[in-house]
Amino acid sequence: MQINPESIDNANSAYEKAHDRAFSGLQEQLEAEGKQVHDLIQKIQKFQIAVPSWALGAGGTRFGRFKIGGEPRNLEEKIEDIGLLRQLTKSTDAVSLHIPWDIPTDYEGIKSHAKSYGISFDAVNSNTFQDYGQPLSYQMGSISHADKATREQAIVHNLNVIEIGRKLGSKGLTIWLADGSNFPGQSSFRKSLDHTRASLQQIYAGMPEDWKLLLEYKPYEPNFYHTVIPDWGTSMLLCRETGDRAKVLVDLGHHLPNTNIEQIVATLMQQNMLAGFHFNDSKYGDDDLSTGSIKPYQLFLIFLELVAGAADGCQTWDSISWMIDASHNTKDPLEDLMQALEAIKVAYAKALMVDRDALVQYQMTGDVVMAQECLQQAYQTDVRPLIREARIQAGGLLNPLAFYRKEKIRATLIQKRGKENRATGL
Ligand code: PSV
Ligand code: MN
Repeated sequence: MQINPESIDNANSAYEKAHDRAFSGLQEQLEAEGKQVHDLIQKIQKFQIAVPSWALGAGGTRFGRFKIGGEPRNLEEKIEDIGLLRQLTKSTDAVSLHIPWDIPTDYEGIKSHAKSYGISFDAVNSNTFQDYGQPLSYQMGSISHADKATREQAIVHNLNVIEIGRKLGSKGLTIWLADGSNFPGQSSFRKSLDHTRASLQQIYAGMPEDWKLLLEYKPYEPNFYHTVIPDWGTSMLLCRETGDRAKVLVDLGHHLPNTNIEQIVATLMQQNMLAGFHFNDSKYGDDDLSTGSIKPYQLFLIFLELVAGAADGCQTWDSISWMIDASHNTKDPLEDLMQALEAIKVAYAKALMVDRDALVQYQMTGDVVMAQECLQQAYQTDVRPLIREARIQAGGLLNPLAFYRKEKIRATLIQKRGKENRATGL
């Protein structure tokens, strides 16, 4: 579904006066603080976040899923939905495929289809956490499995995923390993780690030289006693033993409650070991709630470490991959993704507001109160007019969500695709 640019202009003009007032007020304030508004707009426009191919269908939990209707029936329609998001928000330009949920059949066809929507192929994700008809089961693990033949099968799967990604122009392989154990004694900590290391080295050797390996960690679930890669330290250890282009992927939901994620991000950046992000939010565990819906201040602090780490030359901004990995649960997935993209950009823009020179001074002099004020000054700034301005200038909607509702886009998708279909994914 493509939106006519004229209707975008018309929708935007309805808000013109109110937006101009809000934006010029903010612009004046930022200029008085010595900030380059033009540069800020460019940074915000440039920042694009990939959408996974499994995020476009109805969400839910392992207890069930409620239909929303109009779900994409195939990969082409998933790409169309991301293309629509791109047109509305100007904040996403890539899709991340999960294999085998979304294996293309016609590579050239899908590439040109994606290109026509301005969408490219982000990192590809392997899946050894489910059985889908392969000869050996992953019930007791995959690349860490005690049985060599099962490990080999999982390695071959990853190599196949690399091949699929290579044909699409992807530049990375994301591995999330569900391997672990549910009960003490079920598996050997050391052996499963050793097997994982050896398997990762073989997978890495099969990657093209301009690719990176993004290695996720997760403390628990689906295994509840031990997970082979439970934390950033284990992931970094394995990456270091695998190769220079293997780096740690931070999924915000993959931490025990109250973990200081911003500190993890700072450390990984300092070590040039941060591969990228899976954005979501959580109240209790890996809840996969919409990014920014629960802990927006934490998201801001994470972005502050990213902005500062990049400015201090630890790691370049462009070397980091960005993706949403959430479950919209009972929401319309497209609406949820619009909210998430907005929340991510808000956190980023607020981090750009921080007077980092002043902050360094407060840290040097031990002025705790002013350090906190410095962060609050940025965090409390309403940056939304700046984000809207960036979006309008890029040809997007001032208010994408209002447009989506007013134009009854979900109803149109239901009409076109039907009520009953179910997109592939979890
Ligand atoms: C696992 O919890 C995870 O975060 C991995 O990235 C998966 O690939 C994704 O969720 C989708 O299930
Ligand atoms: Mn993830």
